[in-house]
Amino acid sequence: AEHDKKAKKRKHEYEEDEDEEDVKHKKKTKDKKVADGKKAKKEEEEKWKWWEEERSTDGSKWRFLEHKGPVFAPPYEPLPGKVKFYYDGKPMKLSAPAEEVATFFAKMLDHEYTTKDIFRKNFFKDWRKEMTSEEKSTITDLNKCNFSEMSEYFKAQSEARKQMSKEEKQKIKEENERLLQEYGFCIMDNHKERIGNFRIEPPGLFRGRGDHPKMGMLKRRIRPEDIIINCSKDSKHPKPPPGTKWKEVRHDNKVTWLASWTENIQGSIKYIMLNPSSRIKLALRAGNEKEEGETADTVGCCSLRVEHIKLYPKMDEQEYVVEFDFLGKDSIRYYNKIPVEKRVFKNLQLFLENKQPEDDLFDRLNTSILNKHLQELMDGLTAKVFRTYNASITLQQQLKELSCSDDSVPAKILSYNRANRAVAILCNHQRAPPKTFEKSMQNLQTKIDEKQNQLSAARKQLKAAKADHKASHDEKSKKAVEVKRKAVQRIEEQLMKLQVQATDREENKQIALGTSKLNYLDPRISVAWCKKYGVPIEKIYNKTQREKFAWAIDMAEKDYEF
Ligand SMILES: *[C@@H]1O[C@H](CO)[C@@H](O)[C@H](O)[C@H]1NC(C)=O
Ligand SMILES: *[C@@H]1O[C@H](CO)[C@@H](O)[C@H](O)[C@H]1NC(C)=O
Ligand SMILES: *[C@@H]1O[C@H](CO)[C@@H](O)[C@H](O)[C@H]1NC(C)=O
Ligand SMILES: *[C@@H]1O[C@H](CO)[C@@H](O)[C@H](O)[C@H]1NC(C)=O
Ligand SMILES: CC(=O)N[C@H]1CO[C@H](CO)[C@@H](O)[C@@H]1O
Repeated sequence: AEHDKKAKKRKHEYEEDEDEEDVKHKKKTKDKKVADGKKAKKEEEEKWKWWEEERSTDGSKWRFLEHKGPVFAPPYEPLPGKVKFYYDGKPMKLSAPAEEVATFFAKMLDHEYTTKDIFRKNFFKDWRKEMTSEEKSTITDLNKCNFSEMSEYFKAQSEARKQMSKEEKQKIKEENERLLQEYGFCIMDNHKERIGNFRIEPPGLFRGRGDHPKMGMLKRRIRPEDIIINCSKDSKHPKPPPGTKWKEVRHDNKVTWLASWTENIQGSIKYIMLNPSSRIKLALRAGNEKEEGETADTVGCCSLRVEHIKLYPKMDEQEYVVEFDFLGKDSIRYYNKIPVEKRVFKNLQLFLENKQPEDDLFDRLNTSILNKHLQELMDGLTAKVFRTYNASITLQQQLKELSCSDDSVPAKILSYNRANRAVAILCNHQRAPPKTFEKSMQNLQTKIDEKQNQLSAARKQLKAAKADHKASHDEKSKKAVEVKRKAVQRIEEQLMKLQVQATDREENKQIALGTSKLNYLDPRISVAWCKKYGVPIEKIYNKTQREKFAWAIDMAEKDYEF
């Protein structure tokens, strides 16, 4: 009750705030900051329930934003003199920039990547750019480079890290905690908010998925001069590290980024943003059709080309059918044959006329036009909402069909995951079976076998105890039977749990559940299901997901209907 009262009081404050001058707002924020030290702990327990507040209508995402900027990767530490690089059999001292890039390669030496031609070619080209002219004229052939001492050195270091004493580990933990406290939070309007990724990735060699043509290229070190800062004018602007400058400082409250830079491999823009649990990430859910940095030849419904569909005219009793075959998001192939109405079929025929395979199928359509049209049909409707709707309604239906309140919790979870899989299949969220799949299935099977042996042993013991009790008929032997019976029961439950887990894992082999769970399914459906069937929410959502969906966990009742 105390908590509720406070929440109400806070809510009341914000409503007042809406109508007030910036000046007062600023003062409040300042006061708030002074009190922050003391209140930080409390603040965490008492999370801001932003979903209980009104949203601004002018498109602005915040009124006040203050943060400390990103944490940069630590500077390069040159190798100790005893660790040598050899060229053509002779030791050679490299300049610091060339040595740093060489260490990236050395660290990956045991990896298959470094044997691949594209990787080696890209690496060597970029490495040479970091060399002095003298180094460049000497080092002309990657095959003559010997990185093995460097590689051994890094292996020894990583071994040493594993052997660290408790005190040393504690020290590192404390330093990380200090960085988190200093850089990991920003102040947005009146709230202290967690920042998602405030550390900038260290430089290294690019790998990419699959046989990426850019693998092996040097992912450059990001410097303050690369960073654009976004914060409010009236905030304490983040300070760049001594002796450096930011690229730019902007004040734009129509965007939610705190900082951004352009990475050199794909030329994509990287952002520092808030943690998924914060209000902004959620408010932005719908709409963005193009994924940042996606350069592969993938298409969506508006960018389908003539070559991506085939039409099968109606024959006899059959229906009109359209065959789709294209690469969708994340380069996942979408292949499906879908029966359509005559009118749709005839229109598609018209759209195909006089076109080349590489021409746009819907040449007069783009996502903005489509979404504009959808919005005329229903406020807030976009293509993504469509997908979300279809995914969510499917989950709800499947859960209704599959769940049974008499099931054990593991069996209920299996049903949940099956419902989730039905959605993932609908959304075409496939994956290659994980590399570790067979191994982990084997391990699980070993556990199951062991459990089964345990169970037969326990059953034998129970039988013996029963015989003993039959003979002696005393209290002691009766108790022994009870104990053995309980043991059998416990082992049976454990065995069942393992078997369910194995089924679940097998069925999930080629399906990725995360994407739909995180992006397409209304979390209230899952929360309501957990409440209705008495399944702890932790079994469905991990910590990150629970933070992101805190609003739903708080709001959805067990009889919630999507
Ligand atoms: C690389 O150098 C190490 C000594 O640091 C040596 O043992 C090894 O044989 C060399 N490898 C090649 C391929 O020359
Ligand atoms: C979509 O098409 C309309 C009209 O042709 C055009 O004004 C708009 O800029 C286009 N939008 C995009 C994102 O290409
Ligand atoms: C969701 O999409 C599938 C396949 O496109 C379709 O068969 C199904 O009817 C849709 N469900 C709803 C409720 O819209
Ligand atoms: C939770 O699951 C997501 C995938 O949806 C994963 O990326 C994340 O690392 C997980 N978080 C934790 C704390 O396990
Ligand atoms: C700099 C940054 O991270 N974010 C944004 C700040 O505002 C501009 C618009 O003026 C955006 O383009 C940036 O992405």
